[in-house]
Amino acid sequence: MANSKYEYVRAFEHDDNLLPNTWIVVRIDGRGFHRFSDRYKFQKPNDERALNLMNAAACAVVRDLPDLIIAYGVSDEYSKLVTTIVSTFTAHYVYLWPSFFPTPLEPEFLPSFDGRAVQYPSVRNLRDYMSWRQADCHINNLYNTTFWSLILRGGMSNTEAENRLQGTVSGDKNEILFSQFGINYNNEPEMYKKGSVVFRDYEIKPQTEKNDGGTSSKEGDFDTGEEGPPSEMSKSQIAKLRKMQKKATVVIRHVDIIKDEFWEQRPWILSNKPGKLPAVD
Ligand code: DGT
Ligand code: MG
Ligand code: MG
Repeated sequence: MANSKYEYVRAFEHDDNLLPNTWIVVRIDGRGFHRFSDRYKFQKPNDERALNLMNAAACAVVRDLPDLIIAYGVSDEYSKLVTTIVSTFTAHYVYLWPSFFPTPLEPEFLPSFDGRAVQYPSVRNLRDYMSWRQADCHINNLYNTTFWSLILRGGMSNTEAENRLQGTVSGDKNEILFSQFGINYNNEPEMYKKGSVVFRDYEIKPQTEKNDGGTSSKEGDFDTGEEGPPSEMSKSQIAKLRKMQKKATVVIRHVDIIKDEFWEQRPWILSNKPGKLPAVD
């Protein structure tokens, strides 16, 4: 094929390769969701429908892209490991919108998301990243719950509520919620307090000294090294893995991902060695 005079623009294309053997986190965040959430009258500070819609879109993306291992969401953002296609998320978000909201989307106010990739070389870094997002979720939710209680139930203006909360620590906010509004923060919905984590579920095996991390099921022979993300596997191992991943159910949980327990109970998340599929009931 003859080169056209325009062909030179190809030289501007760069491969933006990601480093091998790292955990790739793609953080998706709604663009201008402050305005978007006002437009569609999201309830403040947490709109259950909006958060469930984000979760449903995240589940659909994890199902669509078998390389994705885990996703964590809070507010209008979702963090995913390994390549994530922001457009897949947006497509599902738009497609699923009518299942969650009665008003149709308007062409002038369509949702869109940005995505950025960050690479973490160790499991520690990765877990610290996830912990950082969940700690942020807790801090923001406690603040927002108190802020909106002062406004919606305490009759304060935004500025008054802001001033009231200036310099308060979490104990003070808990106290305001409890003494002024009878709200025990501990009883707030887990989804609001902890965010949402989406992953493929396999059978949870109790941890024993012999069985610490990884599973030894015959289906799951994917030894990819001690730590770190999946690396070299044979073609047949990859095919096996894909089959398991396709069969596994993608679940949403609102649990602590800062403590070790979550990761210890689900060794396949960090080892990429799927455990047994849960027995069908
Ligand atoms: P950006 O990300 O720079 O394009 O700007 P925004 O406006 O998306 O800001 P961001 O991502 O920092 O904050 C998320 C916004 O989304 C924040 O204004 C609150 C809103 N939002 C997220 N989830 C909910 C919800 O469940 N209910 C309500 N009312 N608002 C929500
Ligand atoms: Mg945003
Ligand atoms: Mg955000």
